[in-house]
Amino acid sequence: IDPTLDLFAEIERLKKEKNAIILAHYYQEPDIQDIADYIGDSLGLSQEAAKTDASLIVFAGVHFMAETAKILSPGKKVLLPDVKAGCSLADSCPPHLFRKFKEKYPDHLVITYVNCTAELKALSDIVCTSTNAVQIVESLPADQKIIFGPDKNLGAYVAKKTGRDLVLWNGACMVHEIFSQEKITRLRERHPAAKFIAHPECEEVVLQMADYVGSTTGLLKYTINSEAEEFIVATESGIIHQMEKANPGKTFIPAPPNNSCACNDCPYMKRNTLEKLYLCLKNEYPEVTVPEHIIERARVPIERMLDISA
Ligand code: CIZ
Ligand code: SF4
Repeated sequence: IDPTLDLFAEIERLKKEKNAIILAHYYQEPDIQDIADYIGDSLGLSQEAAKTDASLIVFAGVHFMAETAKILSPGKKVLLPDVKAGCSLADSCPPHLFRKFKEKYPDHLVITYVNCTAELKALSDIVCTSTNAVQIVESLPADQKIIFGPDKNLGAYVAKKTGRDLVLWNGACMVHEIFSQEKITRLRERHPAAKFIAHPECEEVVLQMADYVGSTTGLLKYTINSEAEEFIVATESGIIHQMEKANPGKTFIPAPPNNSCACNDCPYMKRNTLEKLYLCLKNEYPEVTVPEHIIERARVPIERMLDISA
């Protein structure tokens, strides 16, 4: 790419020319969030993808999210700036192993967190997000046996909140498991007025300390509605860009990881760059596709979720 090229202007031009829309997840780098037509969490982004009139969707997020957009809008072309933008949580649940796991519990209903592959969704009865997981479990009869996957931390949190006994798949997100309980405790001693807020993909010991636990959208809303001036944030640090934009004057401190080499950035989310986004829009590549038979089966549990949470 010509280094003098104004990427922002070029992306705007191509977007109009191609009738394209840019959807960006809260964990994307600030430049990408600033050029996006819509910024949100994985559920909000898919809903936006389903209702847009655009014929081309550039999904600035990770692979499973682009797949969900494709499942909900199979007629649209869905692009992902970096095809290697995967997800450690989705990778922690290979569909062939999950299928075997499921066979051990034939009378159980399968609820899967949206952070999983399209193939896994096709093996599920209901999909959920961190916003509606509790509501979805509560919508089922009290004696309904349930498998919950792939995130064991979200699963344990939902089990605790609902008082239900869930069979959990042993998966986790690498970003949300790095937070140090001890370092957070020390940080809070230095910032006694700060609210500590956490995403339910964090470990239970971290969630127990939190003033508020919620999805990315929930955390953002909490910072807007709270009287507090300072927040310690235990989730991917990209969300802090929107927190700062929505709350001028308030301070946001990323929760400390357990070792100094670690950081709160998701290496998959951060594979996308403004430059790759430009190239992907220009070349209409890489494209994310999902086999027809998977689309048909994966649509059902996603639509069930949308019905329950509507
Ligand atoms: O960890 C993630 O990737 C999250 C929280 C995604 C989302 O938007 O639910
Ligand atoms: Fe996956 Fe975790 Fe990255 Fe989200 S933050 S995309 S769950 S690895």
